[in-house]
Amino acid sequence: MSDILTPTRPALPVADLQRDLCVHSVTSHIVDVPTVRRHKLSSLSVAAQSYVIVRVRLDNGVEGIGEAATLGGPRWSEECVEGIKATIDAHLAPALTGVRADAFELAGARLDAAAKRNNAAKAALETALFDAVGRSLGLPVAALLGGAVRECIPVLWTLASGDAGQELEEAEAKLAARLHDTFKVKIGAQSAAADLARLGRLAAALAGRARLIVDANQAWDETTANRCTPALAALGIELLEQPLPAWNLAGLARVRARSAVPLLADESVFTPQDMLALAQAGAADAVSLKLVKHGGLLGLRRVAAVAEAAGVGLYGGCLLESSIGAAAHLHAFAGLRELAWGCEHFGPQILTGDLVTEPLHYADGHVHLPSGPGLGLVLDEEQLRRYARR
Ligand code: MUC
Ligand code: MG
Repeated sequence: MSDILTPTRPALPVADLQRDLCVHSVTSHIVDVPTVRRHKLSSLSVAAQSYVIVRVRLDNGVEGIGEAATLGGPRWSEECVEGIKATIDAHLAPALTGVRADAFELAGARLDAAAKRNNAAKAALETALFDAVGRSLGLPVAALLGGAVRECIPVLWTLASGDAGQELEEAEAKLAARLHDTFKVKIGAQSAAADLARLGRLAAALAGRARLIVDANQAWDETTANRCTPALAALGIELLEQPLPAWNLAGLARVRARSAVPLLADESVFTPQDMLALAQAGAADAVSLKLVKHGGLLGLRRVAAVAEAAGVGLYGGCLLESSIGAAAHLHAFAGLRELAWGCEHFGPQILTGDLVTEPLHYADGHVHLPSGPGLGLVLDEEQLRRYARR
């Protein structure tokens, strides 16, 4: 902890305090962490997760960490780790150097002036600022964001091998270990008929023991969605995520008007303005919140505020983050008064190794907010070296 809050020592003059919390340097590292099995979405499939890990060092010597997650290169969104690292090193890091780390909004404005969008890159840097300031002041990131209203969050597991037999085995193991009792099934990689047959098998085997939601990752058109929603409802599917392309808000609104299954928007909402447009179109019942989309913790909270104002429910989304990125999300989610749909931060559990000394704690269908200052994590230098791209 920095001297500034140690009560037994004299307070530092304001000028020293300001110098103390200024950003001294920023470094970034690409890592590739294999997953325990192949993870298939409608338009991509991964056997390893690639992240950019950033380290922000302050003048007081404290270091904060953050993570930019991607999924399948620049295919889930436009950012990939190679581009994220290049943009951070050439444009975003210089914009932060010398800025007071606790001037979060000012830092965000500097980042926005230095580069358009690049939301995952900005989210990683802002997370590291929050971590560094929290460590300096002895406060968790959640406290810096307004304080936690919950210490743990319901967390689901995603079934995404595409093979119903493997998926049932995986779901049974998660249920038996009491780790998860809700599953998100990735659909859209095969025909709608094949997906409905696969879902039928899963729903029948897990009936009364697990809840199911589905994510089509923009794979369907409006006609397919309208044809499939009655079948999804009959199978007891509780939520349908992003059935149509991100741009098609009017189509989503029409599907929603006919569907007994509520709709969750994901790729349709990056900015607060996207959220406003979604709400005005009546295009979803809930929205998936992700740092990579909203450009950071403050951006996530801004999108959440627009959703709350419009009566749209909140869901804690992920992009298969490691414990670093997942913890950042948990600190932001912990302060939301309502998080009606829980979260999906199972990412650390699908990796063959984590990047911190003590990974997040999962039990009884919940993931726990790490305690301690900042993110509440310690970077595992050996693991960082092990997974670093050469
Ligand atoms: C998404 O579209 O929700 C996160 C977990 C998962 O299985 O898919 C991703 C992204
Ligand atoms: Mg999704």
